Amino acid sequence: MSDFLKVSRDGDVAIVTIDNPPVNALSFHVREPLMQALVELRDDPSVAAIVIACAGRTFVAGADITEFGKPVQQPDLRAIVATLETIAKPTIAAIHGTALGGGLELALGCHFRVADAGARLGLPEVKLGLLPGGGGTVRLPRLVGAGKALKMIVSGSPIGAEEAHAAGLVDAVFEGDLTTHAVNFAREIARKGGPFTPVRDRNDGLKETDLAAFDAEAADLAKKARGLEAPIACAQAVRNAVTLPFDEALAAERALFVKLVASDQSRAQRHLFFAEREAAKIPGKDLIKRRIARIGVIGAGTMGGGIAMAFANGGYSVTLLETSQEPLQRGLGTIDRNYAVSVTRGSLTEDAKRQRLAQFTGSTDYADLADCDLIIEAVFEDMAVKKEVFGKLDVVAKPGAILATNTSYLDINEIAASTSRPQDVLGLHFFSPANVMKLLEIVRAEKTAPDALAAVVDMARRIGKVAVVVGVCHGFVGNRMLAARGAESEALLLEGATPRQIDHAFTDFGWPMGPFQMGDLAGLDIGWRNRKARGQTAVIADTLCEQGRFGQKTGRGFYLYEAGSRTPVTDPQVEALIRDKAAERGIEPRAIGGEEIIERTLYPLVNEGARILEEGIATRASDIDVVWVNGYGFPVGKGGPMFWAGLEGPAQLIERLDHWHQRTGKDVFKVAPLLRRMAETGSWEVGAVS
Ligand code: T1G
Repeated sequence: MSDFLKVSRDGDVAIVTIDNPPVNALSFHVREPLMQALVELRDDPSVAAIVIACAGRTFVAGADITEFGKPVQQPDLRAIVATLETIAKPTIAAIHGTALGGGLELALGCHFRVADAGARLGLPEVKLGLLPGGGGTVRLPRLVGAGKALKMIVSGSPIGAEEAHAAGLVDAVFEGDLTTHAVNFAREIARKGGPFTPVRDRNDGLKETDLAAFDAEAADLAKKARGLEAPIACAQAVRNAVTLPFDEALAAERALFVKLVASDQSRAQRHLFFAEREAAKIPGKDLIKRRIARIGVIGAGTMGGGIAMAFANGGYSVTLLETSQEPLQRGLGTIDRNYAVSVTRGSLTEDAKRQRLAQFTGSTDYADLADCDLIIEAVFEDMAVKKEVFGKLDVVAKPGAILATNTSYLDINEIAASTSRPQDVLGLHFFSPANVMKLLEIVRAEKTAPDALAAVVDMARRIGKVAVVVGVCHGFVGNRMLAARGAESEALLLEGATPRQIDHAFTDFGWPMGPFQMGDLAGLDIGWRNRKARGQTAVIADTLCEQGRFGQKTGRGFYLYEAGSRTPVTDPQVEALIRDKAAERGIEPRAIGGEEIIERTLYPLVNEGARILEEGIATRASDIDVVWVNGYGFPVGKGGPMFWAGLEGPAQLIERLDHWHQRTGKDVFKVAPLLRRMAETGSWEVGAVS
C-alpha cells in the first residue's frame, strides 16, 4: 500500500484509487505502487476486473512536470501502460475532472474508459513544447481516427465527455457516483466475457485514413506553428500511427519525445507553465478575501465594454455606468453584437448569450453602484477626469468596496490619495480587447490593502485572466518595457531599415507580427496622443498621424490596407517620407540586418525588465515573462524576455548594449546593474545589486 494509492474491492472488481493531490500527477511515488498493484491484481484469480480511479477533484492530469529534466525513475508511464496491456481481464479507467496528457495515456492503456458527464479529456503536451510521450500519439488515433487525433494533439485542447463518447474515446458517460457506475460497468463487461482487445490492437480508427487529406491538414497546422517544433513532431507521430506498425510508431514517438523534452523551446514553455502559477502567489494569498459578487464598470466604451464582458463571462453581475443614455445604449449595443458574433461562430449558445446579457444592468446614476463590491473605471485617460470619478466613488461606494482604475499609465498613488480610502484603491490594467486578452496587470499602489489585492487576484482567475501583480511606475511593467522596445524604432527607420524589414525581423523571431503592423492594428493615434501628453515626438509616426494615417482603421498607416483587408501592403509614400525625413537630418541610409534590429529593440526590452526588477516594480523575472507572453505575444518557445536572456546569453546582451550605448549615448542601452549581475550569477534574483 501507499499514501498515494489504495486498492479496494467491490466483490470481484478491484478498484485502484490514485490519491496524489492536487491533480493526481503521475509522480514516481504514484507510478511505483501503481505498477505493483496492477501486477498483483493481474495475477489474482479472485479479481474479475480492474477499475482505475482517482480521489480528489480530477483524474490524472498528466505526468509530473516537475520531474522533467531529471533522471527518469522506473517504472515510467510507458512501462505501466505496457503492463496494463498484458492484463487479460477487463481494465476500466473511471474519469472525472480532467484526464490530460499522461492521465489520458494511462486511460488509453485500459480496455475501456468511462467518464463523468463533466469530465474533459485531452493531450495538452504540445503546450509544454512536447508531444504525448506515453503512447498517446499511437493509441488515440486507433480510437478516434487520425484526423481527430491530429487536431486534439496539435491543438492540445481537451474535449468534453459527450464528444469523447461520440468519437469512440470513451465507452460510457455517467452522472452521479462514477465509481459505482464504473464498478457496475466492469462487472457487466466481465460477465459477458472476453477476449478484451487492448487499444494497441484496435485498428478500426485507422482504416479509413485519407493520408492525403491528413497531410494537407498537417501542413496547414505546420504553417501556424511559427517556428515551434512540438506541433510538427506531434503531426509526424500521429502520421506514424497510420503508416508504421504499432511498436515502430511507439519507438518513433519516444525518439521525438526525448528530443523535445531536452529542447530550449520545451524548457521555455514548461517555465511559463509554472511562472503563470507563481505569479498568482502573492504575500497574504490566503488572507480572508473581500467577497466580490457585484461589479460596477464606469465607461461603456471599447475598454469599459470589454471589461464588463470579461466579468460577465466569469459569471459576475455587472452594473455598467455611463454619463448619459446615448453612450450607455451604444455600449450595451456593442456588447450585444459581440455576443451575437460568438453565437454565429458557435462559441456561444443563444441561451448563454441571453444569460450573459441578463447579468448587465445599465445606469447613468452613480448611486446605482452603491452595492458593488468592486468598481472599475475605464474613462478617458486623464488624471483630472479619473480624480473626478474617484471623488464620486468615494461618496457612493460602500465601505470595503474595491475601487479600481484601468489606467495604462497614470499614477495610481495620486489617484488613491485623492480619496479617503487609499487602502481600497488599486489598478486593474486590462489589455484590449479586454474580454479576449489573457493578461491582467494588477497594480498594487503604496496603500493598497493586502486583502483587497488577494481578492482581485482570486477574481482574476475566475474571469479566466492571467494575473500579474505589479508596482506603480509609468506604464507599470508591460507598457514601460514596450517603450524601451520601441525607443529605437524611429532611428532604425531613419537609418535605413524599412517598416517591413523591422516587422520581418520580429516575425522571424517568432512574434505574431512586428511593431509597425501592430501599431497599425491598435491605431497609431493612441501612441500619438500619449506622446503629445508627455511632450514627446516621433517624427515618422507623428507625421503619419498628422496626415490622418492612423492605421487599419483609416486604411493607411505604416502600410496600406485594401478595403476590408488586414493584410499590410508596403506604401511607397511612407518609404519616401522616411527617406525625406532622414535627408532633412543628414542621415545617410544604410542596410540594416535582422540581428541589429533585435539588438536595438529586444535587448533594451530585457534591460528595462532588469531595471523593473531592481526597482521592485515586478516581484519575479518570471512575472515579467508572464506579462510579455500573455499581453504582447512574446513567443512562448522563448519563454518570455527574461528567460530568453538566459538562452541568448547575458554576456552577449551586455556586449551589444554597451556597444550601442557607446555609439548612441542613449539611456535605453545603459546596462542595468542587475543584468551584469545576472551574467555573473545566472540568476535574476535581485539580492544586493551594487
Ligand atoms: N505536474 C505537476 N504539477 C502540476 C501538474 C502536472 N502535470 N498540473 C498541475 N500541477 C500543479 C500546478 O503547478 C499547481 O501547483 C497545482 O498543480 C494546481 O494546478 C508523458 C509528458 C489540471 C487543468 O499539461 O492544465 O503528461 O501552484 O493551478 O487551475 O505524455 O493544472 O498549487 O503549487 O493549474 O485547477 C500534461 C497541466 C503533462 C496538464 C488544473 N498535462 N495542468 O488546473 O489548477 S506532460 C498537463 C493543467 C505529460 C505525457 C506528458 C491544470 C489543470 P501550485 P492549477 P487548475
